[in-house]
Amino acid sequence: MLNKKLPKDFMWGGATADFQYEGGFNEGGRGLLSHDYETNGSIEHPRHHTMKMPDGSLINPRSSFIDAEDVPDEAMPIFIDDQYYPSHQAVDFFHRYKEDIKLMAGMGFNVFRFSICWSRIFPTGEEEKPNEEGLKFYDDVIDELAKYKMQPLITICHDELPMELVLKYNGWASRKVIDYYVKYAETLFERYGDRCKYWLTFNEINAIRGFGPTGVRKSNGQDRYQAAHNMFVASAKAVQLGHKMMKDSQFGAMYAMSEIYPATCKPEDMFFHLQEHRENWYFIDIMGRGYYPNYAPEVWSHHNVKNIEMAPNDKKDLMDGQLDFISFSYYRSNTVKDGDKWFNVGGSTNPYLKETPWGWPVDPLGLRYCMNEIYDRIQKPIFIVENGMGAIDQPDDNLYVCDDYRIDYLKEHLSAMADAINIDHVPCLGYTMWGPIDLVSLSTGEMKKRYGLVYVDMDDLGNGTLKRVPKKSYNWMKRVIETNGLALEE
Ligand code: BGP
Repeated sequence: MLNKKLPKDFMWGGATADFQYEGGFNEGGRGLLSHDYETNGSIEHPRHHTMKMPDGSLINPRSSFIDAEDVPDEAMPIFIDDQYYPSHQAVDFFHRYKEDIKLMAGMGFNVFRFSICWSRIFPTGEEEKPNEEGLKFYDDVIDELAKYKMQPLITICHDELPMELVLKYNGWASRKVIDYYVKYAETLFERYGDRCKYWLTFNEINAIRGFGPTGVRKSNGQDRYQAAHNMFVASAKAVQLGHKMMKDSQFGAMYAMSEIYPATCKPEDMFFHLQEHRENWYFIDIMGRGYYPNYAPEVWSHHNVKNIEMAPNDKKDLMDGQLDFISFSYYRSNTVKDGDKWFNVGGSTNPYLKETPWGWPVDPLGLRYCMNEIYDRIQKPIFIVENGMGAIDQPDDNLYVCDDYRIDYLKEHLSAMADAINIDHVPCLGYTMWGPIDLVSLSTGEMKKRYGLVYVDMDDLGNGTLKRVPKKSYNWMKRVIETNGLALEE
């Protein structure tokens, strides 16, 4: 049996995002986010924003982040009475953070990754002064974590923008948003810097190549890749500032790492796979190594990008504001073949892998593979900041869930991670599983796609008591953490 015990300072924890977890969308002076206008959905019925045209007619652009489909400049988002908007209540961490943190601490978590809601701090994004009530909320969260010796891992921006910045500036397509982001980040460093060492500048930034999250109204590659450049610069400026303001601070950004396999060893499939892979490396290379790679023009050509506008100091900023570690989410792998569309997730099936009810292939070895791949290439420590399995739970009358399938998934993935660390010697700072307490799904807005080790009594339309009940996997995870991985061998 290979040793699964992890290094003694390994960080164990969970990860969440404000608009999927926090709720309290109109409390404490919080402004609106683009996510607040997003309806719930399912695999069959994609989420959308309801938008009103000047003549009063309504349109429903399909959207995860407002930019998944072209939206006319005149369209304004509105709320419709008979629609359900999951971010408004989410699962109410806003009012239940003490109970939730206690539950997480009960498993032995020593780190909690959460995102700060930008519009809770700057309601429109443009205020001179931050919203004190918003700052105080996260003070309370961080202080509560400290009671249990859990450290915060803060995502500064998880796929979101204050709605005003989307409407007024076309989101990240405008360089103006860089300044607002840097001011927002500086406010967080000033306030929480004494209690937070690990920071993520953006969540899943490489998702820009497919569906988000830039807040631009047109889904064309030109706007998207310009927005990405502006986000790279914003991240690099925040990293430089953070390093100055907080002596020991460490910065990552977060990548959606679905390991990509070629469907066959046919040279054309192999070459397509190389190119598809570079579409992801583009983001990691620029932020992790500090410069645009040689293959950037090839990537731009896939997305009809004519020209990326850069300011004179941008190159220096990218170099000086490199990330300290590489963090990523890992849920699944993907298989591609020559002729597939770029970013054709799920385009080719992998006959060797089983899938979740949402069609996500389950591939633990893919996690070990990509940990190695990232470290081989970037040579900076890595941090797995999301992983887990969205499943349909069947609670009994006491709301207890016997989730052996989740235990199996986590056991296999954690074992693969331990092998990458112990056998391949990949330096890995920690592991924060996705959604330790059930929360709302990002892609479908459902509640029934659950990741948690703690069940939350709430349905897809927000009905339920919101009571929290530990599942079977809760005690299993507690034991894994207590033994620092050794229990994975049982
Ligand atoms: C990542 C996001 C998370 C999250 C997770 C699971 O892409 O960073 O916000 O929700 O995926 O995805 P889903 O909720 O769609 O199952």
